[in-house]
Amino acid sequence: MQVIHYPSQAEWAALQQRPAAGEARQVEERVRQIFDDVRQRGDEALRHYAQELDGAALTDLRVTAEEVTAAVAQVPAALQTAIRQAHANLWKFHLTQREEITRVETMPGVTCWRKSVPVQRVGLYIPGGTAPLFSTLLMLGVPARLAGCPEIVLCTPPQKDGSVNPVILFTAQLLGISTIIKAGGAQGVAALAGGTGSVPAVDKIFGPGNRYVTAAKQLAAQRGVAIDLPAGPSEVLVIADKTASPAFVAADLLSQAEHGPDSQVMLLTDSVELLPQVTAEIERQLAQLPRREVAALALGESRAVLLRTPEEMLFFSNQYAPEHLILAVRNAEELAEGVTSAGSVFLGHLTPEAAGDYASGTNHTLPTGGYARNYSGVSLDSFVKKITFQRITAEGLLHVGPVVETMAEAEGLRAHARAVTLRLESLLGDNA
Ligand code: HSO
Ligand code: ZN
Repeated sequence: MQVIHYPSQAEWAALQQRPAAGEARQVEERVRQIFDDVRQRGDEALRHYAQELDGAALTDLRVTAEEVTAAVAQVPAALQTAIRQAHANLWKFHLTQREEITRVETMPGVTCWRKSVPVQRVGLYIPGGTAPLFSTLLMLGVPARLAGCPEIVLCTPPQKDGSVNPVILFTAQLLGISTIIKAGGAQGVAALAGGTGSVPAVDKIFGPGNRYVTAAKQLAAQRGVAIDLPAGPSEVLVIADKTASPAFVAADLLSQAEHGPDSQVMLLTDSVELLPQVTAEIERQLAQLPRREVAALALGESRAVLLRTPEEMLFFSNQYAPEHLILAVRNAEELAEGVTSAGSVFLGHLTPEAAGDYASGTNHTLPTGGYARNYSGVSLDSFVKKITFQRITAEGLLHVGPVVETMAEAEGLRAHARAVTLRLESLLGDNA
């Protein structure tokens, strides 16, 4: 971890740089080929990539009910209980995001309202790889169900033996998701975007993934399918004062560093004493981690910065716009008031980011790479469209009609004006 003492403001921009992404063009080119192939050959292409990229020989691309039942039996009872509890907490939190319909009379007889309608067909992409994130399936599945999306398609890569990770299948069953496709990477996203014999095409694609998956989602977006967020590597920024525990702070930083070599973790502190204690703790804890090689690579791109005041730390953090922000300070509530850019905020010494990653109730699908400046994380809103409605009575038209006529004439849009005028005339005619 790079340690910087009291940088001048001119140096901040360099310190706020994210790790550079590798050569994007080759990835895009490959993803384009995969899309074309999936469009032309459908399921056949998916089988081909499962063999080539996942080493799995598949006949059936869909997970069967028997496979789900067999998988569920393999999940230890304690893990099932934990996942059920996390599910309940997520459900409770996301339920509060439901919006009631409010009808408003803007003028007498002019009534407007807005209704949330579920996105009809959604695709959830859950990566396999070194850490199959069944927690992410919960994070996407809960709001999808709460929103009432009628068709939910889960896409996840097969393991070498052609099976799907049992915990992912258990979680899918808990969520009531039964359309499960064995397809990973860009080919999975391509199938969701365009549909194949086995894979229904969807309207919106959710979920994290590697560079290929991210590029595939971007290509899908260009072709008219919506996506959740521009995804990137995980990040956390910790603001810690002298009241913070070096061990807790180090553990929090490492918990994001272990996600991937391109993850970035940042420590901001105004305590000269705390800083070396945290870096020493990181070294100590790192040595004990099974994923220490991954975490060490991430730490190579990470920084610990000594600043002068809480205000300065907050200013730095808002500019960086971290995916996760931990406020390990005495007056966390007060400092939180000043947060303007962050995906999700964790207050106080006893609130690890890991709680939000798994089980407290908030969503862990969040904007990375500085997108927290202008994007929100996934929520119930991500799974609905908000459709507006209005109804105008005769009285209403008499009120709003002349306003519209005047404005339409001024914009030179005569047909707009006429759409009102004709109705007003018919009303006056009826009265005559
Ligand atoms: N921190 C990750 C989510 C995650 N953590 C899943 C553990 N499992 C991105 O927010
Ligand atoms: Zn995490």
